[in-house]
Amino acid sequence: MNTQEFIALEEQYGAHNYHPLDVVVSRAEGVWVEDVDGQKYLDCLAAYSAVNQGHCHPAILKTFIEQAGLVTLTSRAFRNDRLPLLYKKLHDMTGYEMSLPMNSGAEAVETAIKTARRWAYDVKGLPENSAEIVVASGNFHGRTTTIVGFSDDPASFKGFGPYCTQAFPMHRYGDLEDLKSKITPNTCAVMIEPIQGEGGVVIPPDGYLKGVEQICREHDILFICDEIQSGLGRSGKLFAHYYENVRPDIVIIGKALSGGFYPVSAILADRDILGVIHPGEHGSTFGGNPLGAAVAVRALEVIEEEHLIERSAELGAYFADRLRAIDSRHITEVRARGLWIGMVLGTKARPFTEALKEEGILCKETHENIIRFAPPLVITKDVIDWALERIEKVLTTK
Ligand code: IF1
Repeated sequence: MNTQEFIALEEQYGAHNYHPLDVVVSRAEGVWVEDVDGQKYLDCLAAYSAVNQGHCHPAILKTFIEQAGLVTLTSRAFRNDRLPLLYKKLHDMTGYEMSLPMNSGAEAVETAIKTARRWAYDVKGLPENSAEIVVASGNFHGRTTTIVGFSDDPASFKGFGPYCTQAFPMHRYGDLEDLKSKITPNTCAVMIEPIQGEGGVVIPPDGYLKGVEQICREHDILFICDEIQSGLGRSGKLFAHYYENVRPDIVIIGKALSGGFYPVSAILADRDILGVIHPGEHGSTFGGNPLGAAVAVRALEVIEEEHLIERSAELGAYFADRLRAIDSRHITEVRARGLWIGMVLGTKARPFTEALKEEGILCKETHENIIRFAPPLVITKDVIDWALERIEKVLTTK
């Protein structure tokens, strides 16, 4: 079957919940993907940062295959010999005393919400069913009904109500005064992304994260950081909140935690917080299964062994500087932290992402006028130079 035939099948029988570029990927390796017609492309999206380690990373693949031949799923009704090693690895890498594994990012966000609420009632002493979690404008935390209920993007929330908005007051992202005005005696947590991905790599003003932390300490409320997309090296540090030397009470991770092999997510926190969850109160059939745990340990090791965080910082700075030097009437701003770059255009981005596809570069527009470049962190300078030539061509000839 060729590209057009696959697209026709998908359009006829699949729900249309995405608007993908018309490229049908059938294999991938490192930073490259290949379509069913044998065309090769540079992947500048990295599966929304789930393949920071590169596609089909050989070391993670080896672990994946070996573990799949031993035991993949036991259910948490029994213990397995892989999950304890993931707990230990997460502790060693991040310093948090405990973690709780789930599968998708949205589930981990739900887990953080449940943990914060339980902490509010059991530790902080709020009246049952009163806890509020302050969120940010422009947030993206996933697609479950609770989560879309506190999104301000109509594409995410419209038509999926009723919502529980009084439980999730919203402040203007980056505005500490506005955040203070949203804190009430019932507030139990503030939940933010340290950099907003869906918002188009929106970096908050300097001092914002520090200010959020301070406000949380002053009011005895939890600081929750969603690092699902920003974490594990994407921003040029292990976590994007390291840029302001803060220590959130709960960190949410996913995506690159498994190098793209398998959905694995988790929340990290210390014992005084995660200890509020007792047997039978939360869980998931697949959460913490041996296959996911083994893959996650190996995926984290690869980040360290291949110095992907340092690569992200160095190559990201280089990539962004070179993009800023492009003399194009369309570019209004280039925002970057590590290999996570948002190029803001003064016009619609889709025609440019379509043109980049023709040049062999796959990337995705966000918010109509922003192009995101977020390649796997294993990309090399030579490949970045190859991409820059083509990006410059597309942005200066159209
Ligand atoms: C879609 C964006 C990326 C996330 C943060 C939680 C989740 C995500 C900060 C939920 C997920 C995704 C999912 C994908 C598009 C996407 C995305 F454009 F919306 F922002 F990555 F760039 N917190 N992000 O970014 O994780 O449940 O999906 O595992 O839903 O269309 P999930």
